[in-house]
This record gives sequence, structure tokens and C-alpha cells, in this order.
Amino acid sequence: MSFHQFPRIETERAPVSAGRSLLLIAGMSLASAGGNAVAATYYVAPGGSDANPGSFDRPFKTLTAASRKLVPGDTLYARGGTYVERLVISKSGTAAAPLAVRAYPGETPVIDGQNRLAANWSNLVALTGTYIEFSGFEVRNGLGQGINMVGPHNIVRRCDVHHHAARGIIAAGDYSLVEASTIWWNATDNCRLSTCPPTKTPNGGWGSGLSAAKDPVDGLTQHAVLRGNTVFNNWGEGLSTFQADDTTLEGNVVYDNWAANLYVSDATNAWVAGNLIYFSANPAVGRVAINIALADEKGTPASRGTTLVNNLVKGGSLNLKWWADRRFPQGKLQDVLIANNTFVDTQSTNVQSASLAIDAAAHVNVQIRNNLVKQDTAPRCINVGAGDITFSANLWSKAPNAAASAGNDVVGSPQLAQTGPVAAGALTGDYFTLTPTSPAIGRADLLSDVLDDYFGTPRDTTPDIGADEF
Ligand SMILES: [Ca+2]
Ligand SMILES: [Ca+2]
Repeated sequence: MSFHQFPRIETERAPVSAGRSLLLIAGMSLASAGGNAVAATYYVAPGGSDANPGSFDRPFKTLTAASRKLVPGDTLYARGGTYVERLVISKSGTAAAPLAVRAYPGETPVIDGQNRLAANWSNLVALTGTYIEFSGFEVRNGLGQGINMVGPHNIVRRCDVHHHAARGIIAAGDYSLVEASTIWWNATDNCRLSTCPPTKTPNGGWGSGLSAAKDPVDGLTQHAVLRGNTVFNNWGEGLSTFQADDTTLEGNVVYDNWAANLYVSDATNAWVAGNLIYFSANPAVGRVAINIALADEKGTPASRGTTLVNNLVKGGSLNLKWWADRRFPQGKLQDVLIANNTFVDTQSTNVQSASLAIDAAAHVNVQIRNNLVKQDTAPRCINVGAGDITFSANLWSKAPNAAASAGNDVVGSPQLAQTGPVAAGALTGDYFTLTPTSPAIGRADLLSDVLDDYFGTPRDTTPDIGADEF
């Protein structure tokens, strides 16, 4: 397993000139560059006209018409205002010359489905081409999915995606990247509130907020990265990956999602690191559910190689749960590392329940190490069934059952800081930090997969239990 590191999220750059710019590729004639030597900058504004040339002063009117002008290297800036259209970007960039469809700096273009577009689980925005960057938009009020990243190598960045009947964003194409976006109040077909529109009756199924899943090319979404997003109050799972390989779920804040906050299912080599995952005391969706859910629904593929490290987890009905779904009863945990996570008090009152619950199965090579489990409320720290599971150097606030015990455990209060706000949207990592006399300090195993902590601080040679290196 490799340690994932990423460059900083790109900051917005202002256009170099207000108007069509021509950039000749150095050393190439127009002819030798195959006609793609010109990188154009276009503009679109709700008050424009599709008969315009798309200049700053004479912008296009619709994103659809404007997007059809784009060739590799081009940038389209969308001015602030509301666009009522379904947008399919079918043009493609290249690795060296991607297409960019961006909010004009300092403005917010809104794509509004007005609760009538994208019916029957279609898409309000679809990126069917490749090497497209789509950034800075609010995308709202669709009857289907908010954004479907169909093609490979596409980027969604700094978008605000909400009030869709189905999924908020699905990263389907290989090498999709979704970052710095906010995804909330989606999957509203499953809304259980009397205040939801009367046409939205629960139908037994639900979508999710943000998922890497379901590549239409080969059924397997490979190498998707979902990082630095905020995902909350969705009426299904919040953040998930399924029918996928090598998904990165990193640095996200995920809370109060109806079905579960984070769900890994039918996925190989998922990397789940440095996320803040919690339920507040009074979720807007009306219930508290599982924080981290692991289960295979279909076994296509059977999950294997999941890594969960440096996550901060608080207040679920359970904080982590693996079970064998009845649709794939032979499911199991295989080659799984659960390390240096901090799990804090569930909200269950059932003394038989637990913060972590792993049902019995033919598990293979499961490592549960260096986790901090604080459970002051009634439930246990862990319920674990039979299987090939290795426990080492975990901190339990109260003694676990024998199957989860190890000689290098710490049993006792972790002395967490537990400072700062805890309300929905306000909780931060500071709540989970260690205090100077915490018995978690210096008691963890050295692990090559955990070189830093939740905050990005490097681990020292005597690493600490949990997600914070003191
Ligand atoms: Ca694929
Ligand atoms: Ca240390």
C-alpha cells in the first residue's frame, strides 16, 4: 500500500485578460499544431446571447451553447446569475490541454433545475467528455443527479450541489477528482419530513451525496479521488464508493447523513484517511445512523484492501460496522487495515451495542491497530466475531472482550481535549486532540501506512494512539 500525498488544492486564478486571448504554442506553427494552437477564453452570462461571439463584452447566454465551442486548452468563464438548463459537456480536453468551465472569479453562476429538469434519475450536469475541469458552480434543484462525471479524467472543484432528488455528485469515470465542494440535502426522493415536496415519497431506495462508483465503460471506477469536501444532510449515504478500485476518500467532513455517513461497499483498495465523520445530537434528517459502514451488496468486486487511517469519528448509532449483506452472504473483510482512528461516544443507549462492531465471517488479514476508542456512554467499545483479525496497541476507555484484547493495549480514559463546538457543521478536529498527560501518547505501533496524523503532523518515532500525534 502506498502513502497518498496530494498537491494543495489549486486556488482560483483571475483571467489574464478580459477578452479573447490567443496563445501560440512556442516553436509550433498553427498548421503543425493541428489547428489546436489557439487557446481561447470565452464568457457566458444569463443576459448574453448565443449569437454573440462569447467575448467578455458580448458573452454567450447558455452554458450548453458555449460549451460546444470549446476545444482543448480553452477556458469558459461563467458570470454570476442563474442558468436554467441541463448541461452536458461532451467536448474533451487533453492531458496537456484540458478544458476549463469555471465561475468567473468572485461570482457564483447557478445551474437551477427548478424542480422540473433532470427527471427520472437523469443528470442536471453531465461531463461526458474527458479532461474537463468544472469549478465554482452552484448546482441545485434537479429531479435526478446533480453532477454525473461520466468520462474519465474530469475534475469538479468548489461546487455547491444540493436539493437533488437522486445523488448529488457521482464520480463514475476513471481518474475522477472531486474536491473542495459542498454536497448537501440530496437524495431527497427519500426525504422523510412532512415539509418535503409531496411528490417525493420514500420508495424503498435512496441515493447518496457523493459517490465514486459505476464507471459506464467497464463497471469499475478506478483511481477516483474525493477529498476536502463537506457532505451533510443527504437522505441516503453521505460519502461512498462502490463498484470501484483504488478510490481515495481523504480530508472530507461528513455528518448527519440519513443512511450512513461513509460507506465502502463492493470496492477494492479504498483509501479512507483523515476524514471527520460524525452525527450531531439533532440531525436535520431526523435520525442518527452508522458513521462508517462496510458491507458488500453484490461482490462486484468483493471488497478487499480497504485502509482506514487517521479518521475522527463521533456520535453514530455505531461508529464502525461490518456485516454480511444478505445479498452477498459470503462477504468478508480481506487485507484490511484500520489504524490510528479516534472513535468517540456513540449515541446508542443499548448496552449490548458497541462503538465498533464486526460480525463473524471468514475474514482474512485484518489489522486493527493504534485506534483510540472512547466510549463513556452505555455501549461497549467493541463487539467482534470470529475471523483472522489482529489487534494491537489500541486504547479502550473500558476493557474490551478477550477477542479484541492485546498485551500492548491501553485501558483507561484517553484524556481527550473535547473542546470547542459540537453542533452540526461546527465540530472540528480540535475536539479529538490529546492532552499532555494522555496515556495514548507514545504507545502506538510504528506503521509504514501512517506517517502523519489527521492534522498532517508527522508521526514521531514513538507514535501516539489515535488520529492525533501530540
Ligand atoms: Ca474503469
Ligand atoms: Ca509521539
